[in-house]
Amino acid sequence: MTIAKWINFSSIDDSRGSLIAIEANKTIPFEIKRIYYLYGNKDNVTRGMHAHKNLTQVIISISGSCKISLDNGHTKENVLLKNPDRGILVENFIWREMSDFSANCVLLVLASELYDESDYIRDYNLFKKFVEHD
Ligand code: T46
Repeated sequence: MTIAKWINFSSIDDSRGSLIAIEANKTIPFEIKRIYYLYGNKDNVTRGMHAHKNLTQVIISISGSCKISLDNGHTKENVLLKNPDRGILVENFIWREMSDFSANCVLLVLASELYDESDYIRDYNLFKKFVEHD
C-alpha cells in the first residue's frame, strides 16, 4: 500500500494563465484551521524530521520543487513535490522529511489544526514506538 496520497486540483486555465481554487471539506478532506508556507529554503537543508499525533495536512509545491520522504514506521516512500495542481495528504503518525529544495520552492501547507508543539513527535525512536503495533 502506498503512503503517498495525492489530491489533484482542477486548474481553470484561460489565455491569461491558470487559477486553482481549494475549498475546505470539498477539495481538502478536512476543515482548514491553519495555513503556512515554507520558502527561501537554503541549499542542502532538510526540514520536517518529525511526525504528528493528531494533525493532518496537505502540502503543495506552488512554486519550484522539493523531495519529501514519508515514513509510516514500516515503509518509506520518496516523492517529488513539483506541481501546483496536486498536493500530498500527510496524515498523523507519518514521519516526514523535506529536502532538495529548488531555489524558488514555495511549499503551501493546509493544516487541520492550529499550531500545537505538543502534537509533534520529534524523536524518531519515540515515533517508532508509537507505530510499532500498527
Ligand atoms: C510540517 C512541515 C511540512 C509556528 O510557530 N507555527 C506554525 O504554524 C509552524 C508550522 C511552526 N511554528 C514554529 C515552530 C518552530 O519554532 O516555526 C518554527 C519552525 O517550525 P518547524 O521546525 O516545525 O518547521 P518544519 O519546516 O520542520 O516543519 C513544518 C511544520 O512544523 C510541520 O508540521 O509538517 O512544515
